[in-house]
Amino acid sequence: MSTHLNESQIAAFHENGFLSPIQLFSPEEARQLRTKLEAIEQQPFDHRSKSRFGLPITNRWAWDLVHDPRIVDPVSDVLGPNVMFWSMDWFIKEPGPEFVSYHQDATYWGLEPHNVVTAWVAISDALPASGPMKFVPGSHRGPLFEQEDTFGENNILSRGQVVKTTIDETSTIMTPLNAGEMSLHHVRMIHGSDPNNSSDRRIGMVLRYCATDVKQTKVKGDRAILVKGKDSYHHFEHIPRPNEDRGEAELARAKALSETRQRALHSKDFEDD
Ligand SMILES: O=C(O)CCC(=O)C(=O)O
Repeated sequence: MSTHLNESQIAAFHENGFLSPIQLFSPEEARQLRTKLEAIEQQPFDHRSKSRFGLPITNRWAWDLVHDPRIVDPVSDVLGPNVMFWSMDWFIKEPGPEFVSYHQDATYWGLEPHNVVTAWVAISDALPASGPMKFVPGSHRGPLFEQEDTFGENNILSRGQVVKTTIDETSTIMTPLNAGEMSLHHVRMIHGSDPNNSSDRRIGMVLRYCATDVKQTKVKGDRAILVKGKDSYHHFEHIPRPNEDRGEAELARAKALSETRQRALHSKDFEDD
């Protein structure tokens, strides 16, 4: 079975800035991923938060996962033939009031040009009651808005960032996903999500990919993994496949990258040069 998008799906992505749903994992595969994640969550907080984000650098199964053609082929259908994996985030909303304010990722990641796409993979059901993603269709073709850091209570974004514009709720599209499905969205897309009013956790495994012409403009030393095609730009240092799971070199690499990313994401101004 082809793992590629068809022409109308590709056209819809470029028109709307997102595409959803895309069938990815079987329910059993999604359940196994959830088991892996929840085993990591049993570890002490410091260790857990560090390990979750660096998994593709430290664990072979996660390295292989971010190369899975079922994810990478649709991503390359919208980004082009040469694709880098840039980061893995987890957006986990426990039942309760946590939400994600409307924001645009392109404003603060430092990645340019904006040939960057997120694959948001549902590891548990993200149905209307659990606060799935909401998009403002076509907003990737509009301006990049300034964002206010609200540090709002229950906002799970690190700074509670909110776009400084009025969002007409009636124009937004909610994209519910069953466990094992994914959506794609453009880095300029205005998006957010409501609280989780279901009785289960809403677990999003969030994989960010970019074309090889993309550059980190905020800090030096950013790294990424070439997952498809070839890289003739060399804007990122390439991260190799782990030789062993959670080996010393692998953990050191993940720590160094985490420090670089903290500097990039939390600085508003360009730090280097
Ligand atoms: O999971 C959510 O509700 C928000 C995710 C998000 O902001 C993102 O993937 O960039």
